[in-house]
Amino acid sequence: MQTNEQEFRQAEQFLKDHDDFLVVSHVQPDGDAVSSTLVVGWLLSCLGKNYVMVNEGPIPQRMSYLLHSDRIMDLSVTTLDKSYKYVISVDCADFRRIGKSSDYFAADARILNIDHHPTNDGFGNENLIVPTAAATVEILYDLAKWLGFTLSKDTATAIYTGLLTDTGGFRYASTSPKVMAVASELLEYGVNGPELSQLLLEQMTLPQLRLLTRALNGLQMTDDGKISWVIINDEDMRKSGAIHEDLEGIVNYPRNIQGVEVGLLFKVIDEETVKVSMRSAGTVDVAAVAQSFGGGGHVLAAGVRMQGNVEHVVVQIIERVKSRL
Ligand SMILES: [Mn+2]
Repeated sequence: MQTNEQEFRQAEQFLKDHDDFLVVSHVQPDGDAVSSTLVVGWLLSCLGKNYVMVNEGPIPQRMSYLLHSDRIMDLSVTTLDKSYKYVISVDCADFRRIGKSSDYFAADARILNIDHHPTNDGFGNENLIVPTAAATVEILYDLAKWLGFTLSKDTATAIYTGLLTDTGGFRYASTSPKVMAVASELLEYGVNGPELSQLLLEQMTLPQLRLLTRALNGLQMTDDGKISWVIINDEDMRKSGAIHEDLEGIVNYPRNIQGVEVGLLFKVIDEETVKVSMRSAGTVDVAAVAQSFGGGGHVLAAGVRMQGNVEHVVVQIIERVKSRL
């Protein structure tokens, strides 16, 4: 079944040998992060284990249909009353991505790191890392099978959600024959594919559309037309009434312009911090670019948090991307 049987066996042992787990994913969780958290919760329930699910950042509103998504605690607005010895991290390429949730790891915490990012640095005590997986939920699907569990419809919906969002609607190169086979099986469980596509990929809120309009009005390009970018600052967010999750997908617009090799989104967090999202049309490995600044991701989709004002950050990133064209 898997070439990495050893890692699956160790993950199984980790889940079975311990109890009272903290399940964490990355800051500002996306569809795969939220779904993976819930699937791990479901696996632990099947094993009769106790656990708490946390995150730094809210669950995207459009994902509130996911069963028990309301049980994932947002540690940017709430706190836990104790630390946890056994931690399961999902969809985090490195320890920093865990954010505030790591404040609740015991000093002698043991971490099971489950992820699909090729840049994952293996920060766990146990690591179940499958870079060929399209989403972390794909690994968790395999883990559920490995453990011999039959999926519930709600768990199938969560796995489908992670696959759908991380493959951009089954379009990215990561959409392997296996992904389609898994998706096909999930539909057999009664997952409503078209409804999820509509909700997660097509539907926009009015603030989201306003934000996109503002971003595209300021679209810029290098003279050779190979790099294109947009900048979003606080004023853009405020005037459009947008929230963080409304940023999702905007970076694809500059990347989708014919002839553009790399599309960038610069989100000003504060005077000193800029979050950079990168998308490649294929030639440039943006994970390597992000990694060279301390970030990470996938070959065609990556990101990094940078220190400095936005003008400075834009110059730095563009220079680095140019050197790889
Ligand atoms: Mn993912």
